[in-house]
Amino acid sequence: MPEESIDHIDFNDLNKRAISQPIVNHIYTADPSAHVFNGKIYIYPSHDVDAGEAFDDLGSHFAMEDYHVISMDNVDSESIDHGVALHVDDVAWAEKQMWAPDAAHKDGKYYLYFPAKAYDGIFRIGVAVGDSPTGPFKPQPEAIKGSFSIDPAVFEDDDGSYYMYFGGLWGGQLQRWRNGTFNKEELDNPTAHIPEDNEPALLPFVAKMTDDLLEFEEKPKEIEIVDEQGNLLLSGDNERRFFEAAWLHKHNGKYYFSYSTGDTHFICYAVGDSPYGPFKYGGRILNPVVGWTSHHSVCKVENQWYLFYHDSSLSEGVTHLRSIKVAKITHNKDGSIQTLDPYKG
Ligand code: FUB
Repeated sequence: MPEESIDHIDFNDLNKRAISQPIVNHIYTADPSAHVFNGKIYIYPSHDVDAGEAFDDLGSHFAMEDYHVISMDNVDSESIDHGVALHVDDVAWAEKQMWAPDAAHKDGKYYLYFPAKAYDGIFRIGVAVGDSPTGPFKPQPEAIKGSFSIDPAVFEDDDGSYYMYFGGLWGGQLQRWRNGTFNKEELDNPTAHIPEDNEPALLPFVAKMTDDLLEFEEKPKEIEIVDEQGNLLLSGDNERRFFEAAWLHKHNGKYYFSYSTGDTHFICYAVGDSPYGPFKYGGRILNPVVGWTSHHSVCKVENQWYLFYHDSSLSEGVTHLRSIKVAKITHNKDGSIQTLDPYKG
């Protein structure tokens, strides 16, 4: 929900109408990546703090420093905060801005994937490894080779292959990589290098992971998101084009790529037959929440699909102080997903 409308919100009323309440309220959390590992829910969120940074369209006010892992026995049970699982000070290559993370599990090891700004001001994606889903996680000394931009999401396919999806516009810097190297021109301008409205929109990336889950096995490839006619969505199609918050889930043999539209605040999805796409635009999963950002994951818990998402209702609209939430979602028989309105409950 755009910031300018926050002044008019009655938060008591909004919280009554909300379809769910914050999963934790002793800290601010966002960007929840949820997984079921060994029969239990583990959520890997960003840990929001107010570091006093000025608001800007590069997201400088999202100045997070560490990650906490949250666990739950089921979506209605008490949530447990397992404390600091990784701190930026322990990551040799990272300077600041520990943004939306994700995690994966393989052969008894747990992998925390995270974007952070390196000392040269460029976002990279790192990985840290632990013996427990709740950490602590030991970071690799370098970022993943060939990684760039933000919002990693790691999907395990039925054949045991793992893929990382990533990318984010504006502060997430995806638009600076259009020619394969980081474009330093107009560094303070979040919309520099974005294609014209009538050009194809910027696309997120996918890369298969190596067997040890520490590196990319291949050069990241762009993921095509197309309309009903098979044409790439256009850059000016702000209500449907990809902005950030990539996620992949598989339902009835189809691959669902979901993402945030950023400046129009929707969580949308597109459907394909391969983890590499192309993905055909399918519709909206979540209408705008309070706060500028919207970021989610889709996770099956005991045969029911859930949307883990966030909003800024607990902080009464402070866009960088968010809270993670969860709500049921429904896939229709034709494969479409029913749209949730976060405040109609
Ligand atoms: O939490 C920081 C950034 O805000 C994330 O990386 C984006 O997806 C947005 O939620």
